[in-house]
Amino acid sequence: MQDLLQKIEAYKNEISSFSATDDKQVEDFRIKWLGTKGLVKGIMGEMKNVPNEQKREAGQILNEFKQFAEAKFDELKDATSNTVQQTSDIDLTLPGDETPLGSRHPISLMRNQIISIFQRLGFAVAEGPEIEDDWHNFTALNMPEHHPARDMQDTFYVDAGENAAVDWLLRTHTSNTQIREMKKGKLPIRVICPGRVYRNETISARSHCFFHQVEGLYIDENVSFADLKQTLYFFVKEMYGQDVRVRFRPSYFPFTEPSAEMDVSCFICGGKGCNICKKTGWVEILGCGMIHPNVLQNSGINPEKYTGFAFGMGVERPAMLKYGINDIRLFSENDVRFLKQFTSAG
Ligand code: 2NL
Repeated sequence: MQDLLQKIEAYKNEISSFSATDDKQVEDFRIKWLGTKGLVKGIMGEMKNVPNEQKREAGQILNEFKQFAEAKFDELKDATSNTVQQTSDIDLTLPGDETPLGSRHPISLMRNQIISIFQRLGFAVAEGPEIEDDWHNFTALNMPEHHPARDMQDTFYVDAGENAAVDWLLRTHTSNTQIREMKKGKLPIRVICPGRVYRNETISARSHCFFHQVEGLYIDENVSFADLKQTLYFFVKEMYGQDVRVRFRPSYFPFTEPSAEMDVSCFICGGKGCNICKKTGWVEILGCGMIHPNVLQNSGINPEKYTGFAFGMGVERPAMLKYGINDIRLFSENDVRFLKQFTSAG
């Protein structure tokens, strides 16, 4: 019994003088004293050596000791959880730093909106090279060697050296990507091709030497002009509202026959006549047509079996109308005061 009391006294001294600065030390304390193989359990086991007449007294002393160790453990726990806040430089009560969020470019917003409408109709998205050979940009599209659009004045040619086997250029439309899709030979094809294109034009508030297009292509057996019209009706109603009116005007493109241009009733004045629609009540938004049989043939598709429609639209002009931008050069100057105004999902 005397031994036991001495041991407890020594243990109490050890416990009293113990201090901890972190959670790990507190946990070590718990394991050493209060764990299943800890010293408190161990000393409890010595009860069996105490003579019967002293068991009651010893039991009380041991219980007290156990409570003493437990109280110390609680105290250590509280102390270390406080020290985290007291000794750290971090004030956890302060609000966090704002995460700077960029904004989407207005051209991207417009392009994504166009893409997502056609995706809902089952069109896939394809992208292709901006530096292209003249076959994919012109010849395949039924624009033979002396076609006026091939003129140096309209097209940027790339100097690929005197030994270059073909002429290289900056694509003048995204049709090159559609030709590449057609040549893959997997039919039917339903694809839209967004991207940047280049024309050799003087830069002004209204035109630039590079801009963006979205072209679309649908090829299968029995595709008709009625399919073209319904697809584009759906598109403009999603894009400009269910009340918008549409008209087709006959037109000419070398790569489609027949060809048309599509106007929508002016979404600024509703058709009454304003500066945007030049008092006509109509705004031209895209060109389209049935793919010329020569174009199908050139890309390895049998025009006797397959027909298709195609369309193309610019991205800059609708974006300028939608966001009230009066100078096309703003799109490529990357002035943050301009860019940060476009905060929107998409
Ligand atoms: C416009 C008119 C158009 C096409 C683009 C096309 C592509 C292939 C075959 C046939 Cl591979 N056509 N594209 C057709 C008609 C019009 O664009 O005003 N774009 C801004």
